[in-house]
Amino acid sequence: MRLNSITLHRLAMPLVRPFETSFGRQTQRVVLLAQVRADSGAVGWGECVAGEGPLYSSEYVDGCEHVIRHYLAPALLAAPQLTAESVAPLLAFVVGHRMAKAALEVAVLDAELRASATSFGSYLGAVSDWVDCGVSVGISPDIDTLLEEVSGYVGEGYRRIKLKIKPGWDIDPVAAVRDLIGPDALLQVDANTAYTGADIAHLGKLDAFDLVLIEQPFAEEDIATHVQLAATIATPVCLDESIVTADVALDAIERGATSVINIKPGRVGGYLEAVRIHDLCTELEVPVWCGGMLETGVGRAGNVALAALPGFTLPGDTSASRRYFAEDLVEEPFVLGTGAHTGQLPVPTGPGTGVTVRGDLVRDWALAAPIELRP
Ligand code: OSB
Ligand code: MG
Repeated sequence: MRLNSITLHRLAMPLVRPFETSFGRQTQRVVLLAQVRADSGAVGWGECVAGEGPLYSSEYVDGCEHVIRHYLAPALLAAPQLTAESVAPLLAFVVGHRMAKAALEVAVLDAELRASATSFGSYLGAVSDWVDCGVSVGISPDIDTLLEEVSGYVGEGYRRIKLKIKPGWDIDPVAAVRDLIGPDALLQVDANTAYTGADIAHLGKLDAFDLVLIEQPFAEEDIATHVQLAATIATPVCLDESIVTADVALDAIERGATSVINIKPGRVGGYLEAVRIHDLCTELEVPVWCGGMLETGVGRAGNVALAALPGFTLPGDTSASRRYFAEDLVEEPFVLGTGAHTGQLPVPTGPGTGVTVRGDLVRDWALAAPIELRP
């Protein structure tokens, strides 16, 4: 295909409750969406997972918008023949900016798959119709509030609980939640880089709670301290922020820094690199799970399809739309199944991502006029 236009939409979506992590607290999701139009008339949508500020990673909405406008979009709009597989090579001249690149790659892939009536799941290699869902639980004002929130999610059927932790909010909340959900329930923690090597002995106390894993306690660039921790504690160490390419994933695994990997397509530059990490981990028998970035239904749809690949043996942060949004941006909000499918989401089967963006909400929630980029 050739692209006729790339349109950027910036929206603000209210969250059903504030979401707090070791790097900040948010009450709304500011989201950048890329809409591509091909010469064939096919339209595709991509969600950029960058946050409003550069707090989880160096990328953020203003930066993504800028790099797309001035560097990435012009390169794609100039391409005489474009496929989803050619997006990353065409954009490789720009260093980093993987979330911005991923938003464009997924939009092109969506347009391409819609044109050939193929679903994301079948293109990526999904082997199941339903995926196991976990939920990421933010830092609470106090333990009673946390237990109330966790009880709600357990009642909804989630198959795994992930608690956000930080220094001063770790051992006690984890102990209280383990007590609440019982010894067999899957429980894990995510520190979003809030600790240092000086905390290794303290983090060892988490071994008492039989956690599935501890996610990214140290800085993104600090593989060495993760190696040290992994050699000291029984709880498996899982990297999130550090894993930006398949090569980094291989290096971190070989060095013993991580024995489980959180795959986020946006963080690694798109679904194609995400599949490469999945394939590599499957070969090395390293379990993977699909992370989340408070995606709207647009991004959630692709993640649910990815999580249906065979190596995704742990429940992902693929929660239902209502965990974050009273109203989702798509006509097919994600709703947890019932009966045998309690705690699971169905993998979309329609063409492309299989979801339909609600134009009314894109207009109602717009923070700025759309930006239309042409060749
Ligand atoms: O570290 O996984 C993370 C949200 C924003 C930024 C980073 C992370 C998260 C989450 C929530 O944990 C995942 C989700 O439910 O989408
Ligand atoms: Mg994480």
